[in-house]
Amino acid sequence: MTVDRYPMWESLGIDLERNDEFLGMLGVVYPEVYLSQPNRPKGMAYFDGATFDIHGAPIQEMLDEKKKTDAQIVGTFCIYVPDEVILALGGIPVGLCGGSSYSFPDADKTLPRNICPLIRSYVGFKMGKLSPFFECCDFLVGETTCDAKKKTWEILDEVQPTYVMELPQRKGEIDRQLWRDEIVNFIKKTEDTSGKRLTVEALKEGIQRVNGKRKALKRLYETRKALPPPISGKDALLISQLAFYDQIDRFTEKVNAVCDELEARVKKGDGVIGKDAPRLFISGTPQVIPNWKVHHIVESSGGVVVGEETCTGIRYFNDLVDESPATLDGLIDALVDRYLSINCSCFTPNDMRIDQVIQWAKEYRADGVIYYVLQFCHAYNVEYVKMERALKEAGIPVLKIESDYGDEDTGQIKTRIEAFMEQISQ
Ligand code: BJ8
Repeated sequence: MTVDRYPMWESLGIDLERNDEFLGMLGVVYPEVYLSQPNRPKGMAYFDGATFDIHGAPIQEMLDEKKKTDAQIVGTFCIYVPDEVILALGGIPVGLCGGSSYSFPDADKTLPRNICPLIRSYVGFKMGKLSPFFECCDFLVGETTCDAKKKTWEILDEVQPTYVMELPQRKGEIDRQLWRDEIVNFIKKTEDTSGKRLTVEALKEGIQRVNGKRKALKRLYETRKALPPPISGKDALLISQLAFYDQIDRFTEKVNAVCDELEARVKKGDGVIGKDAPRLFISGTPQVIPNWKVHHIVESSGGVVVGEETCTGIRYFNDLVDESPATLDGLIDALVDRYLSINCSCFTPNDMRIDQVIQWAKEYRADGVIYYVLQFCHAYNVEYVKMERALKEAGIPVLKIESDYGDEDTGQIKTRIEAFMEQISQ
């Protein structure tokens, strides 16, 4: 597939030939995985376009905005980083996690190979000059979540300014105070780099815009609880993945437009698959674009994914920030509480996450849970011990899949998922 080059790629210093190659591969895989699905909602056309043009229009749009309003572009890697603050100070937050193995060789020149593929991928995109998203950022924001990420910020900081937020790993009063201080420090950092001062009105507006996006995603996921679901797991996942890249207000509008269509389908009982298809709920590590592996295997084997307890799923949008406080301090407290309610396995203990998975698996009427772990992610891997026990006690069948971004294990995973679906369908 030939790729029309954007002139800005050259000025951003992107490796043009490899960018062509990467986008060309995406242009081959995407129609196979996505466009071949039957009975897709019409509103998905927007998200198809956004994926095909992922290194193009969104970058141009951010650069135009920067030129017009002096907006700073801030790259993030974790859903604990409060986008509301960046938006309130006139900036643009953009997610930079990597979901493709294309950049592994570039990361391997610097990092050990046996680390989490999500990190290996984004480090490779940076080191190989393969991502215009990285190259248009004014600074990056890391966080002290897992060990591999923590140490990676030191390496990234050598090539691009990287600010690090210290995330506590427990949820007591001391930890809350630490996290509050970290959010206040992040506000100061963003104020200094933007040359603006945070106001109550601006922060409130930032909160409302992000809450609007969360509400739209909640609405989308609500429709997936229907029997049969009106949208495939792959399409819903794609929308969630694009939430990290697309212009926030347009994204919210487009998701709501798809939801209108999906709710009408639910009313008519119109689904993308038969009522008897095995319904699977995914729990675990994030699935960053273009990582559609498990969803594609499930849905090309006769099942359907009805929800994801991941950071590219429900964890991202489940809790809203309280918009009611009238003071800056009150709004900051609301941010602190909302972000600390996310249950990442970097926290200990993390039993709330287990309770949530059981509750959501039931709400989404799942026949079984696939516990998805990216290779070398110790936190999610070890947390499975308690998760498996709890799910079994709750009578919910579970299958653990540990994988990376390559295709080598696709056949074996397909066999295991098919056997699992057969077992839960009996
Ligand atoms: S809140 S899941 S986005 S840290 S998968 S890099 S934990 S070794 S991505 Fe994450 Fe924030 Fe948690 Fe979500 Fe490390 Fe594990 Fe890799 Fe991970």
